[in-house]
Amino acid sequence: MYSGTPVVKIVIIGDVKVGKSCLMKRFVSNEFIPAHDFTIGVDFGVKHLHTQTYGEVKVHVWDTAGQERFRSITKAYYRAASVCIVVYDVCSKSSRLGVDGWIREARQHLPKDVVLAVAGNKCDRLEIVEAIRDKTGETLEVEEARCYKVSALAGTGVHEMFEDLVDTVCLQRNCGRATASDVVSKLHASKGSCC
Ligand SMILES: Nc1nc2c(ncn2[C@@H]2O[C@H](COP(=O)(O)OP(=O)(O)O)[C@@H](O)[C@H]2O)c(=O)[nH]1
Ligand SMILES: [Mg+2]
Repeated sequence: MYSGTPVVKIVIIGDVKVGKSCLMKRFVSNEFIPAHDFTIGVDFGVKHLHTQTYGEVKVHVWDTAGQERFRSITKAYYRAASVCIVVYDVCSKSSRLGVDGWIREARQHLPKDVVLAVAGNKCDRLEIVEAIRDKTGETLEVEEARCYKVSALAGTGVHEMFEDLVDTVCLQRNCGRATASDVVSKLHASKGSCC
């Protein structure tokens, strides 16, 4: 039966092995499973969140589960998504350089008002990055996207990121015609920078 609970669909994209599946698991069931079954398709998780604007919200998180290897993510994957998280690995320069391409892909498939986020995962390893004097660990700044540093392994920043993004969507829906970037600016003004 239709419960009437608002739904927020979040899609996760990014290079292979950056930790997309681990981030979904950490958010949905608060666990870290280091190795995943790379079956081709879509993995899916649901979590209920309490928001200030809408009360209870059902969050649907979609994980590419292998499609990203072949850059063959289907239109259905993106359909009706309110949030898109582009994940990179803070220890992998190539995954960081790949972010632009994933953002282009997201913009091609998603409406203008989608809430776009860039998440640097594996920040538990930042000390290693700094020790080898690699610059990969620097915060990536992307225009019109919210940037986060997270660790699926340690759990750092993961729930905060998802909650922040869901709140942004709820606020955006409440504001009616306001665009995602207007809402992001408002949130930035009230909370300071997210990075
Ligand atoms: N150190 C560290 N390793 C992680 C983290 N998240 C994922 N991993 C590891 O990175 C690898 C790829 O993770 P996975 O979620 O399967 O990546 P996906 O291909 O993007 O879905 C696995 O070996 C995970 O154990 C993290 O936050 N920190
Ligand atoms: Mg995966």
